[in-house]
Amino acid sequence: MAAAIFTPSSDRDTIFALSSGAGRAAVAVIRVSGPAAGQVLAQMVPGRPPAPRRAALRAIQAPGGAEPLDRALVLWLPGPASFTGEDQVELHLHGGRAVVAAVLEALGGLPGCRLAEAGEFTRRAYDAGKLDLAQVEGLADLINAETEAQRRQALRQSQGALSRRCNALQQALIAALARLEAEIDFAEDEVDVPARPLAAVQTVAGALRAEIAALLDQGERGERLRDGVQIAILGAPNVGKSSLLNALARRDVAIVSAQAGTTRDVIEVHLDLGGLPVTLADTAGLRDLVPAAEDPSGQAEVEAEGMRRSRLRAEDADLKLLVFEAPRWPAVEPEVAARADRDSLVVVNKADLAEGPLAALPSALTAVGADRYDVSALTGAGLDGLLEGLERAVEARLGGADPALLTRARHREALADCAEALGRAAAVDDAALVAEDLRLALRALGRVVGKVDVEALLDVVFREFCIGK
Ligand SMILES: Nc1nc2c(ncn2[C@@H]2O[C@H](COP(=O)(O)OP(=O)(O)OP(=O)(O)O)[C@@H](O)[C@H]2O)c(=O)[nH]1
Ligand SMILES: [Mg+2]
Repeated sequence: MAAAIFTPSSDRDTIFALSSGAGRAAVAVIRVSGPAAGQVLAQMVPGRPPAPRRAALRAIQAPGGAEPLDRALVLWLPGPASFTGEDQVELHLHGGRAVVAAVLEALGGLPGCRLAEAGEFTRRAYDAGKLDLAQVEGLADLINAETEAQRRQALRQSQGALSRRCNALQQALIAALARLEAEIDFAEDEVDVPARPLAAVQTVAGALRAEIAALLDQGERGERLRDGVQIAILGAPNVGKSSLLNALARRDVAIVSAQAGTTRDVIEVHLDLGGLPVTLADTAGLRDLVPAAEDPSGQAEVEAEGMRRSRLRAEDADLKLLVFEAPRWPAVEPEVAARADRDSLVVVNKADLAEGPLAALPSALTAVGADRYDVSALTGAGLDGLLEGLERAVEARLGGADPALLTRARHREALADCAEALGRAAAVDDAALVAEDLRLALRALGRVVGKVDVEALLDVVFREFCIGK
């Protein structure tokens, strides 16, 4: 992911970039967009130009070069019916590094052509009105999507699900505003209007507000699905937290040892739980420490810092796995028990060492919302059940029958502003004031799809892209 801040130098340059992944591959796609795209075709693809939007197999050569650089599929995509709205050329080359390097170098030598910056193709599509801001965000999410649920949400947004909803709300608001303004004009002309439409307009404002409130009720579900659900593994030292992380991730990520206080830093792994994205964090064990003064080695200080990080992580987590060990069960570390809440799952590890059935949940843990999972990170017993339980808990936090339309904090903020203005509009009894609030509501709505007040946002949004998109 490129992080360069995008500053358009000249919109009229013709830009080019490798749009497929870097490194050796079967096929590499180079895209060209801008007024000189036709020139690129004329100079680098000798022979009959391909028909628009039809793939043609052609030799590619450097301008004026005698030998071909490659033989490739060429697409000629004249604007405005292209992704960027400009004339575009796509070269589907053999994906060797030398081939790509030679073609990029040849392109860089053509007048008016330069390498694209991160997100610049999409920026041009946005400027040409091919996509609105919400769709651009959806596209960025689609490229970053790692799980099925993320892919579905991103595709929906890139295809305009949120935009359509906002546009419909906008149309309804504009109609209400037009009615009201007509009334204000009539009133000024002192024309007798029989049925004053203020009440009707306010009813509409109230209904739109309720519709937006329903959208806002989805909360941060959409954002969580983008970012992944954060799960923290918490417990006393040595109960097997790191072993559990490794077992759930099916990888040897964290160091495991019989020594208490092994893990100091927070260690994260990303998991795909049945299509749902999850970040699982292993943390330092929580316990009472020897005061630093009695520990000349300084180890206690390091461990104390590790514990501080564990506590922070516990506070930020959407879900917590509170891990205990069977040999000591039902004795629980008070510091761990203190973190038990409805977002916690109780895991009793080292079930392989249990002598007989385990006792019921101690009273210190009754606050937890879910069942207890008896597992052994060592033998793998009970892990499938734990994974299923986790998946259910994650689903409950992301799921819901209808997909979330709001996928970023900025969508929620703009809609909350809109709802607030509509609330005011429904409450006052003065046509001019109602009209002003409706205008503010429209403006807030426009921010979601990028019709108003978005200049400052654009750089942030387009920075999420890699070069070539
Ligand atoms: N018998 C048995 N031993 C286990 C199990 N899980 C972990 N252990 C052992 O318990 C010890 C501690 O394991 P860790 O995974 O390092 O424990 P931890 O909770 O991460 O410890 P700290 O990082 O020090 O807080 C190691 O010797 C593991 O091999 C288990 O399910 N059964
Ligand atoms: Mg550990």
